[in-house]
Amino acid sequence: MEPTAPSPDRQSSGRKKIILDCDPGHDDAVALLLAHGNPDIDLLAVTTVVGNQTLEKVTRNALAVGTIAGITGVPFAAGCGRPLVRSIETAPDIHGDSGMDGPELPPSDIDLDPRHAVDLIIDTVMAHEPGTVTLVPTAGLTNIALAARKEPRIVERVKEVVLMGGGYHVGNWSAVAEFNIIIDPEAAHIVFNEKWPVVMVGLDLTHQALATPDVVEKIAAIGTRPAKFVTELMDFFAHTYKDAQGFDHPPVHDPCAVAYVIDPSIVTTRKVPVDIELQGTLTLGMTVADFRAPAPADCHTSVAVDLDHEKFWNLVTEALVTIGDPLTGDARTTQDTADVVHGQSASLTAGGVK
Ligand SMILES: [Ca+2]
Repeated sequence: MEPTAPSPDRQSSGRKKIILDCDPGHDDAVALLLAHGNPDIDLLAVTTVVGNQTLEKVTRNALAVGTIAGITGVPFAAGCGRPLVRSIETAPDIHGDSGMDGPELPPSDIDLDPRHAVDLIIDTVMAHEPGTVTLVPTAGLTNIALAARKEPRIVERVKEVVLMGGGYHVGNWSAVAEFNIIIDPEAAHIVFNEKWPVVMVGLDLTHQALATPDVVEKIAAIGTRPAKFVTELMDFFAHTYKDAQGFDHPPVHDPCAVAYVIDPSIVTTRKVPVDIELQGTLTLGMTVADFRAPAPADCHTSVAVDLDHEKFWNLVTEALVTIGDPLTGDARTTQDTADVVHGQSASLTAGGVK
């Protein structure tokens, strides 16, 4: 694509290196925009996996988001097209037939990396210093589980796995299981039982990340194409979440995991053993968290508990302002970011944003 807009600074040191493994997906799209637009994140790779829709559809969607966001120099790779054991289960009731219904998607001229996502994940982790790369899965865990099996050395090398999935009170695909876990529970079992640090950003947390009208208004006021794209995503998401699950405002799950990586103070966590139910007839895919006693010293799993709603949405808004309008070469300044975040978007409009 034409690199017409300056990307967020990718040179500064100390930024948090992440691989985003996703299935866009309305909330995956917001997660990708947040990762790209936040100056503290070094987005090393974007990988896709079957989930909200087929692999072909979610990969197309990821590339479209990459184009809208003006992402260049970041490899995108497609991964597993079905779960390890189970049949494919998608979520058209929530995400539509395309997996990202609502906005019109532009054709993308980002070339897919020729590697399988599992190999891109392994190559990327092994190419960086141990303890520096965070995996951020926001989909079923098929790719991550296979990467751990194919190259077990990544388990010690990865800094942590910060995943959107599961929950310790409620499910959304069954009474007790969340979609990303139940679509490939065997993969989840692998990921939760490897001894890398796992932070489960589950429904208990993400149901606090509601796209309320004031949030959507603030994003709309940015006035850029990526911001309009997000408001169109949220509009569709609001209707399906109302119809399918009775929510007044849609929970925007996936960027919560990215936000935790950016600023852990936005998401409080609690260390607790978590395992995946693989046998239950009613509880398949449940993320069973054992709160009975203080976590043992070797506990490597924690669960997200409380979200700072305002700080979270400010991060998303700031990222969108930073991204600007890549397809028209427009970019915002730090002052613009401050104006939008603090509700003075009129000055931004006056500054000539279309
Ligand atoms: Ca997702």
